[in-house]
Amino acid sequence: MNFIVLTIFPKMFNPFWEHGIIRKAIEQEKISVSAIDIRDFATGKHRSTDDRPYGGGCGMVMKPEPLAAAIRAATQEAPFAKRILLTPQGRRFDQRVANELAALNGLILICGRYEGVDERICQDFIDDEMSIGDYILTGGELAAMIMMDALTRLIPGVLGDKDSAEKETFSDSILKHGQYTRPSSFEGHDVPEVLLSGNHKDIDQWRLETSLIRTFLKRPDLLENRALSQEEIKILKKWCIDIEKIIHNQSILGPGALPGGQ
Ligand code: 4FV
Repeated sequence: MNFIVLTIFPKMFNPFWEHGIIRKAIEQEKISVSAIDIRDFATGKHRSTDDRPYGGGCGMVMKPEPLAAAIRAATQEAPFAKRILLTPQGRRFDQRVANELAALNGLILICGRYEGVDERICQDFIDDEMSIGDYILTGGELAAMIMMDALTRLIPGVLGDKDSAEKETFSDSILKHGQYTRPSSFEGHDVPEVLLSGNHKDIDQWRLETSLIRTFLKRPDLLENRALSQEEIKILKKWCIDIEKIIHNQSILGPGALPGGQ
């Protein structure tokens, strides 16, 4: 995967590219990265990349000429790369989109600044608009880094053991189970027995149940629009029965018979 970022702050990317899994992926040539400074394509005494908005209003807008020239230069370097503008107006970036884009061989990531870019750039020089979330950043650079990070770890061979990307949160849009490492007891809190049992059938069952319950509690929306497996339906039904039993007991014993409650 070849990443080209277009930005007026190319140095922002160096620390990101010089650390951790991203650095290793670059060294292993699993990805290639480069930053193009949009200001290099600006003309005039001040080489400005922004100007006042037509029709008035606050803030500045990124000028079309330097951006268009920079995008053309990047496209010359990577003719088949998809040109993506990072903007709150874009489609939402998530794990499903990350899997989609990780299959491509090149991306040109255009990082806006100020109030945004001239609309004519969106019309004629952009293949897709992507948003990392419904909030306003000072620039698209951090959003570009987030996309590069999420995509790079999906590239085969980048993450240590191949299936670590498969069995993770959102891999099948369910939250990951709790994870533990040594020591088995920490400040009075012990690791769940089943994880020390070596019985992988029970461990997988425990992991599935804890994934389901925390998804149900923290992100029920993920369960609502997701096809449940037979195993998952069986677990959810067992919970319903357990909950029914509790409610039933309440009705038998009547209010006040049990501690707690109102
Ligand atoms: C953004 C987002 C974002 C908007 C104006 C840059 C800023 C400034 N990009 N997801 N949310 N961009 O807020 O991707 O130009």
